[in-house]
Amino acid sequence: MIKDVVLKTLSEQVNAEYYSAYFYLSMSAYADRAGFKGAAKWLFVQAQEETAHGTHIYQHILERGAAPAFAAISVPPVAFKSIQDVFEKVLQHEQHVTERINHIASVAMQENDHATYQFILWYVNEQIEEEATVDGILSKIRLIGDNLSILYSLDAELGTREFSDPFATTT
Ligand code: OFO
Repeated sequence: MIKDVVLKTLSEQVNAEYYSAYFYLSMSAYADRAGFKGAAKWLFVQAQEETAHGTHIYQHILERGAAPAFAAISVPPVAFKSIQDVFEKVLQHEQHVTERINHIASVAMQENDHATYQFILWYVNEQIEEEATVDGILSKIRLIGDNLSILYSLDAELGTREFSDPFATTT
C-alpha cells in the first residue's frame, strides 16, 4: 500500500518525465531545423529516455497497487536563440528535475516508504550523470564560441548517441 503523499509526488513525476520528453522533442525539432542534425539526434534520444523514465515510474505505481493521477502535459518552450541556448536550457531543466527527485526521496524517507526510497535512488544517480554530461557538452559549446567548423565536429559527435532502454532486462 502506498501513502497518498508518496503517490502524489510519484504521479507528478510521471507527468514531469513525459513533459521532459516533450521538451526534448521541441529542442530536437529546433536543432534539426537549424541544421544541427547531430544535436537533434542527441536530444531525440534523450526524449526517448525521458519516456522510458515516465513509463518506469508509472509501472512502479501500479506494482504498488495504486494508479497514477493523470494531468495535462504542459506546452514546452518552442523558441530558442542558438544551440548554446538549447543546452543552457537543458542544464537548467535537469537541475530542476534533480530537485524534484530529491524531494521524492525526502518524502519517501519521511513516510518510511523504503520501497519508493530504494526505487528513486536510481534516479538520484541518473541525475548526477545527466547533469555532468550536459555540463560537459555546454562547456565545450561555450569554448567553441562562434567557430562553426569545430561546432559541426561536436555536432557530429553528438549524433553518435544511440538509445538503449535503461530498464531492459538482460537474460
Ligand atoms: Fe528523466 O532523466 Fe533527467 O530529466
